[in-house]
Amino acid sequence: MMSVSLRSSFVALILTFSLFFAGCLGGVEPPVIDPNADSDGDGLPNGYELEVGLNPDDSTDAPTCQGRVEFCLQTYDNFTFAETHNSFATSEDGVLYLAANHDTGLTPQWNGGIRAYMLDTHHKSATETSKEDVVFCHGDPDQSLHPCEYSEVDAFAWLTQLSSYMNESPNDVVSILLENYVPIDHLENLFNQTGLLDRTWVRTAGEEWPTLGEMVLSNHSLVVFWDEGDDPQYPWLHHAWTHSWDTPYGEDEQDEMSCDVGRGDREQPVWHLNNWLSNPLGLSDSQRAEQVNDKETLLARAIECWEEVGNRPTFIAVDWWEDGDVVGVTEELNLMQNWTASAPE
Ligand SMILES: [Ca+2]
Ligand SMILES: [Ca+2]
Repeated sequence: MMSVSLRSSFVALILTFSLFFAGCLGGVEPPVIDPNADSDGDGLPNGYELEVGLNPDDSTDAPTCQGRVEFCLQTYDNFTFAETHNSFATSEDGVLYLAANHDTGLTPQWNGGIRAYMLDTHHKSATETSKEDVVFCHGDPDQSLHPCEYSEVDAFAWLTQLSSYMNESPNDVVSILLENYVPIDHLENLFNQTGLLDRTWVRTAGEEWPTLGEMVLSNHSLVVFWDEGDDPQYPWLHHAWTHSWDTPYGEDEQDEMSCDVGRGDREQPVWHLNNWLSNPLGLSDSQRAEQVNDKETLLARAIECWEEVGNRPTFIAVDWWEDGDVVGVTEELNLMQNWTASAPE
């Protein structure tokens, strides 16, 4: 028979051992971190910081996205970017006024806050068709006159400049929508040569869109869409009308503008609100740009469509971006949680 004292010592020893081994096997319990709390007060919840590899206890470890820390939490499809239609077709780029869509080129557009660009890739002419001959032009290649007869813009220089702006502002997310008339490998060469290919975000159809923070922190802050189908060999080229949709464009009258589907899959959360008019010659109407791009007018249209569609426009695309205030409209929208809210003063 074990004495009482000996038995107590034995129990104590067992307890000590079990506690000791429990400690060894289970490790020291880390302090519980509330994923919804913001321990360092930088505007990002702890859970998000851990998910994207930031330090939830260091307020200096917090990026800004599109100029604000909290925008990093927004998903790509829940943010609104100002977009220029035929971004390269500008008087500043030497494009004839009749064929132009804007007065000013990439630098003023970038500095003014445009972060989405619609670009048309063609070969220089019917005989200059190598991968080095890819340029931006606007027009129908089936017409007797090649579209680059009107004017051509150096696509390599243009995208290299964009790449350099993205290097200077790595926390901004940029999108490109291509209307393409060249072989797919010529596009890949163009994006590779200009340093943009490595920055592209790749999305498989049906996947959730990432937060702006994920895109910025992974250095894949460029989304490229094109008007042809998805190709598994070129996953960075997203078929625009599988991954997004747009409203009709180039209406004759302002009251014909709608929130209806022009092209693409209406079920997709990413969409373009197209907002430019055609003149009686079928060209981009500079005369009424001030009217349709007017801040109050365009904001009202965007909010109306946001409500009708059920989610905010991802892009608001305009011609003559210098007229009115498309960038101001997107800034207001991005401060709104939903279409019934008003932007904070
Ligand atoms: Ca935080
Ligand atoms: Ca932090």
